[in-house]
Amino acid sequence: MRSRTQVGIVGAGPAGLLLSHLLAQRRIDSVLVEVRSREYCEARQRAGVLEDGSVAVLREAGLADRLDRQGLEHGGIYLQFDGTRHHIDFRDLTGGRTVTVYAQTEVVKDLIARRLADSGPDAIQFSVSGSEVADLDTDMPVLRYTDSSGTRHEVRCDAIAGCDGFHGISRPSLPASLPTTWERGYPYAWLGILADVPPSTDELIYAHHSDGFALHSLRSPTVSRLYLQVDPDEDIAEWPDERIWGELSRRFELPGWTLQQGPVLDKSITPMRSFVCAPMRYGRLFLAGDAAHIVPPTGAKGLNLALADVAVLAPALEALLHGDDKLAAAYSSTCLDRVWRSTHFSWWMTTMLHRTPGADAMTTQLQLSQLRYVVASRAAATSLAENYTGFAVH
Ligand code: FAS
Ligand code: PHB
Repeated sequence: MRSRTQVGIVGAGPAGLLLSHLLAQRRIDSVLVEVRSREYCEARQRAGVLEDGSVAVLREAGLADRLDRQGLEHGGIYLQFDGTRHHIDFRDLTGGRTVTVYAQTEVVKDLIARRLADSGPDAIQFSVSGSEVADLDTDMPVLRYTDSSGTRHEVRCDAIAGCDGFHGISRPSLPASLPTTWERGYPYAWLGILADVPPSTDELIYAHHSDGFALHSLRSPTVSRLYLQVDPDEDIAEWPDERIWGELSRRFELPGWTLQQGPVLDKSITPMRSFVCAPMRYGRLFLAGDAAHIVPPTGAKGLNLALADVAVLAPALEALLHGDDKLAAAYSSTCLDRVWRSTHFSWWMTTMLHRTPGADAMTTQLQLSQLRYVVASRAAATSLAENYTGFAVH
């Protein structure tokens, strides 16, 4: 079946969903295809922290009603090491900036509900297969896919947005000689749990420990989200709830403080990598979000970068469709400034806080010295706070 749209979008994660909404607000038609089901996309446990800038983008787009009701504004985080816990006060250090704890699952639910309410059930093609993009170096690129009923579609577009994540088809569709990529793997992964238990802290705790890193985050006053560093090839079947809670309790141990435990609702292991692809545009194909870059989750940047990319892409596509290529030509460089700032910060937080398998005792002493400096120096703490709450590179 042949058809026509203005923008083809591959992937209904935060990037693709927000782009589809921002384009609709500009009266630009799009076809959004997603390989997974709606239920899968809405249940996929991922990020939890929104920068001020991301909250502003969602508010400006009229998407923040539930976020404003249920989001939890946090004015700082705790760094724990050497048996002590230190508060990093974002409001004091950045002149009032904060972050909001609101799960990516909720952002995705809000975006899907709004797209379907505004544009009907066909606004998002879930459970597609065989997505492919072609003719990218022409002004009529094509998006092909097979819908959930088995009908093959060929959609002629004015532009295509590759929002299909690290394992999608868009980045591989760039000419092999074009992209430069930078990649760094880490010799560890995160085991994450969602637990039906009130958080044992008011704000996130990032803990450096001789047995490995641990993070206490949260989702609501009754649901906690926690992570612990494990080996990259760890088998989740080797981690019954009791072992997870025991390990978390050890890594957060502090005199007079107890980690509340409860039923584990979801558990998964996430590998960690830093990855950047440049340019983020080829002809009429524009990459956004994880399709173009990946950061280790320690800096809470992945979701925020995805939203920031499409906040730049939407007006660029609007101008392009009206014959003005200036913003589209600058899309990649505009996004990559922020991407590299977030990539560095996520690497810095990750290497400062994680136990490096096989590292010598010197490495641990250097990490502890860095942590002591961050909590003792206003300048160093301000640098962390500026980056964590979202450093505006422009
Ligand atoms: P996404 O990966 O979210 O979305 C891409 C979409 O494209 C998916 O729905 C996928 O099904 C679809 N797709 C893929 N191939 C396709 C094809 N061929 N055709 C059609 N659709 C296709 N970030 C944080 O800030 N904090 C965290 O704690 C954190 N934890 C994470 C845990 C995991 C397991 C992963 C993978 C990532 C995590 N991230 C975290 C990063 C994550 O939040 C991403 O940055 C964010 O989802 C990026 O959004 P998108 O770019 O939209 O990509
Ligand atoms: C989360 O709540 O899922 C979360 C928070 C902060 C991070 C990573 C994940 O750095």
